Amino acid sequence: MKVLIIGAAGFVGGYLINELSASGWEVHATHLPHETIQPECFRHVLDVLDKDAVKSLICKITPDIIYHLAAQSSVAVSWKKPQLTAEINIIGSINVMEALPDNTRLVLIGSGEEYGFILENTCPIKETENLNPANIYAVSKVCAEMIGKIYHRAYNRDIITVRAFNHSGAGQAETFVISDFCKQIAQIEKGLKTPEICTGNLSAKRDFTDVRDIVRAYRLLGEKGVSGKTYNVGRGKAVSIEYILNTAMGFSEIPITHKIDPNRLRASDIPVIEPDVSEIFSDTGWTAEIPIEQTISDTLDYWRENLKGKD
Ligand code: A2R
Repeated sequence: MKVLIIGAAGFVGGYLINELSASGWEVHATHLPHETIQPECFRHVLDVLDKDAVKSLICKITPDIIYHLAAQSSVAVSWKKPQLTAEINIIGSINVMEALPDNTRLVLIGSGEEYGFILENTCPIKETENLNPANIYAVSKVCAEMIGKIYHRAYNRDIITVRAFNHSGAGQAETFVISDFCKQIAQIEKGLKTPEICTGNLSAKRDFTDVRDIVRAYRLLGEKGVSGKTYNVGRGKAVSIEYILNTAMGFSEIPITHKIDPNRLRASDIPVIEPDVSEIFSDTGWTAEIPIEQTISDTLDYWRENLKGKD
């Protein structure tokens, strides 16, 4: 199996390269000129906004499967740079779909953010639930997904769309909650910070999955997913941010307290977000296996090893 991962220099890309290489696949991966890709693979420089370059790379490689990860993936940045977010996430995806050969499968990675404002009684959320996106990042992902459906229906393209819920692990940016807490604990253990973790809303419940499970789901969807379908990818069991905090603090080498930082509270926080994951299970047999406690412990170890003096 020959595979092309577009946008592989980010958090998920490295894990996906390792997962697919371990299955014996020939892995080609793209990055922007200023980025690097660590794991072993065939590397290519590509900006998804350069539609001619996208087409010529896909023609040259002729992959069996393309995973499209390239994105402006930050909700916060999407408020500040809406045009850029729409361009990369929508036009970039169209460039890939326009270049998609008849017999190549495209796995288009979207987000659980697409559901947006969710009533508690709609959890666990099924793929058929209405989308009510609440930010520009989410809208851009809904758009890309809907355009993917059109290329599937109108041009018979082999496209699978994914709504990935919160995923975490070693190497993730500290703008995500597990990485944020673990980095603060590592800083405290090293004496770089007072023994107090700053948090936002602790009662919100979110569905966390280890990134290694997520990329295994992507591999299985590439192999066994049904063309034209959309899949939720997540654990299917939300836990409170308070549980994440207490678990992380439990791994600390020294006693730590916590305080709510008003700057970390969000204007409108949805109380519970939890996906129904029966579709992916019935089509691929995938279910999350790595306990969240393991993810937290591994992320803390990552920060213990990777804190720079200036952090
Ligand atoms: O923004 P950068 O410099 O970190 O680069 C990101 C890259 N990227 C692009 N690649 C090609 N052409 C572009 N015009 C372009 N703009 C940005 O895509 C980054 O290296 C990669 C996306 O990786 P992350 O931001 O780390 O996202 P992550 O966590 O790997 O998520 C993968 C996918 C994304 O589509 C998310 O929206 C979705 O999973 O949840």
